[in-house]
Amino acid sequence: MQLATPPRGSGYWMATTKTDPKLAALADERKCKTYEGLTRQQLIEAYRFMYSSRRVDDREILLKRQQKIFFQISGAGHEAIGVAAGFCLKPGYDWFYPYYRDRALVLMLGGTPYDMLLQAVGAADDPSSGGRQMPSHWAYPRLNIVTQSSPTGTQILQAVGCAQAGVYLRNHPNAKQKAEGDYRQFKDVSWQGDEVTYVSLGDGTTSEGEFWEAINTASNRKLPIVFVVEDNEYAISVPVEVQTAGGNISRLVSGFPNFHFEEVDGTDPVVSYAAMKRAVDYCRAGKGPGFVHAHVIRPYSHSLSDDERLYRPDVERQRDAARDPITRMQMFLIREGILDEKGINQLEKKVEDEMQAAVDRALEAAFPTPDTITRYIYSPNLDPTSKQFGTEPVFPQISEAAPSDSKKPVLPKTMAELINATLRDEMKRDERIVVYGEDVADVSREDYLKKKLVKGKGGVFKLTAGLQMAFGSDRVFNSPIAEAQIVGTATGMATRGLKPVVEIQFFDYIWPAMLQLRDELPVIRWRSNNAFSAPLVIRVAIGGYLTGGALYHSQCGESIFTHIPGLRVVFPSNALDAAGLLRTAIRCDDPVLFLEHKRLYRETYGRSHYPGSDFMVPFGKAKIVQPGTDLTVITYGAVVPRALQAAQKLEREQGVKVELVDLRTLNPFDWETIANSVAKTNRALVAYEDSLSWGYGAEIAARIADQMFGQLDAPVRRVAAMDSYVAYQPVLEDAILPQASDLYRGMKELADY
Ligand SMILES: Cc1ncc(C[n+]2csc(CCOP(=O)(O)OP(=O)(O)O)c2C)c(N)n1
Ligand SMILES: [Mg+2]
Repeated sequence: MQLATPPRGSGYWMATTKTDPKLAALADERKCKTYEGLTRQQLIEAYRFMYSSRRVDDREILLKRQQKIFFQISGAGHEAIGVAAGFCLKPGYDWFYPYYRDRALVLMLGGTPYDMLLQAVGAADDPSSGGRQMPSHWAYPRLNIVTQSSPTGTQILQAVGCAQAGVYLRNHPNAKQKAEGDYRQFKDVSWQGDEVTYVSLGDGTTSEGEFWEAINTASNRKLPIVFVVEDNEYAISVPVEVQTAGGNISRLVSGFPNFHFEEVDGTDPVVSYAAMKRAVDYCRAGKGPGFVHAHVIRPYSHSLSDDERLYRPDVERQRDAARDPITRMQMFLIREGILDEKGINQLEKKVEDEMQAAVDRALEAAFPTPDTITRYIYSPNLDPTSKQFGTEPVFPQISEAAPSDSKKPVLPKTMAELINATLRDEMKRDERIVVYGEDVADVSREDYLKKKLVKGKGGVFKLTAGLQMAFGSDRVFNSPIAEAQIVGTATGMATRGLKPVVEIQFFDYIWPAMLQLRDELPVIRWRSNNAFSAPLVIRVAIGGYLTGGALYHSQCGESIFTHIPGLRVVFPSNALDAAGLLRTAIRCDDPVLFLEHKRLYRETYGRSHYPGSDFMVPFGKAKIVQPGTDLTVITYGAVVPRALQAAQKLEREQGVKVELVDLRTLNPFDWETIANSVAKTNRALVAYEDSLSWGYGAEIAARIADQMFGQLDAPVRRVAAMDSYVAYQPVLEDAILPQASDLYRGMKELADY
């Protein structure tokens, strides 16, 4: 802070300005003086929010010690940069992804100490999560503060997606349109032409790969997003020079193009405001992203579970204390004659009284009741298992499908063709849909397309071929090879109301996105108590039987995702189901993992004519591929045609009639159809392509054993892959994956039992 040195002390200043005309003139002049544009009144406000923030921390610490709350993490030392940001940004207009130390910012945007204390006690009325999240995990839809989580850095890619959505909506105002009966009925979109997205993080969090993915995309796309790195020099006990090469993040990011960079003393609200303002103005003007590196302090330990004296000596902590933004701000207000000590005391007393009232009320607040636990894991508005998602196919008349002068027979289409056609129709119907992933565009260098120099690619399996040409490069585009980027940005976009239908090129490469897929996307609705949601579709090419796919192009692993509450998992076995299920996935109000078996993309089995632009298959409804009376086989995906082949052989050779159940969706799954079938046949075999142990079939087998024990004439059996990886050499691949012959053997043994 650039401080003048006026007379100190309340009495002196107030008394002399009344009697000395020179001092009175000076006082008048001072009253009009601004500080980097902040008025004296604004500085008083700033102090009020800073002080409130610190006091909430202190009260929470006390409450934790009294065991009235269960966790505490403070915003202490970060208050000045918080209020500086608050002056530059507009709640309910700009968008916010503030991390846990942004208490002062959240207060300034419109959160209250009472709200914060409600979260600390875990109250039902906690507006951010209804008692589901730890304190300081902010969420306020009316303020555009998007639900925050605990993993360090997952918010950053989502914020990038949020900024990207704002730009998209500006260019596609018709995307606002609502539609009865699909997710849009329950999802408003709004945008401002010059909105800015704010995202903050700690210095340690810049070590996360997702941070770099986010910076890369923001830079490349010149997005209106401001990154605020609050550098308190520690990540729990790990100092900044261990996290960051050279110890200074500003130096490392300085090469990214299109950015406006600031490095500032984040304990000083005035210089922080000036830096934030320059960065935000730059973003608002559409010039690109901003990066503000704010040097702050952490006067308390990392959280109440940490004791920093174990790794920070007194001398270092005292050095920090000398920069404490609260005491510095008090001194500044006094020195500048903005408030005298009495004024400060009055302000603090008022904050204290309000705080006490807030604490008293929060401690009386009702807790959430256990009957509400599963509320909002999925959309309460739109049930994808309901009848409205079960529509009849409308196949084209032969005359429509084939021009009259054509002699060619009209052939049914492959799964790949029907997925492509469904995407096309849905994109036509709904301008909120954007399609992206690795290689999904026809040609990124549009010029080549315009000049007709090339034909275009449209996906390594060509599932998205022609979509960019039909709908434009801002609706269908290539992403960097960064799976977390794909899922993280899509989550941010979906939160804003867009419907990303993104692609993960191979299931084997989904893992960089796992944190987003496990801790973010499916959790957003539940953790925010339905304040936010992110319905979107992730299409993933999965599976083996490829002869040569080997372990990095052939794996399954669906049970890892069916184990995630909040995520719908779909796995079609034929072209018609793929079309109907994809449409349901796109129109529904939940996040969907749509698993497409590569081997089935162009298989002769299960081809179909296009079932029309409204054909949908509801989730959770299995299909009886073949009725039977002797044995139930429950399966899905590429095992369906193999099981059918085995069942037909068994009937031909042994007269055993197998009832073959294709689950179609794995979460939810159709227990009713399974139970009815097993009640009839009294024998059950669960077959799946993934390795046997801990696979998806284990859950189905356990349920049958548990709930139908009395109706079984034989143990529940499983046929699946070996507990191995899929090998390159086809002899090995054949032995590893379940073949029709394995299924035949399994069925026969069970029928003979
Ligand atoms: C992905 C992930 N890894 C580890 C943690 C545990 N953790 C919580 S906060 C933290 C340190 C963060 O440090 P920094 O980014 O500097 O923020 P600060 O707390 O210092 O403000 C760690 C390791 C986590 N929450 N998420
Ligand atoms: Mg830190």
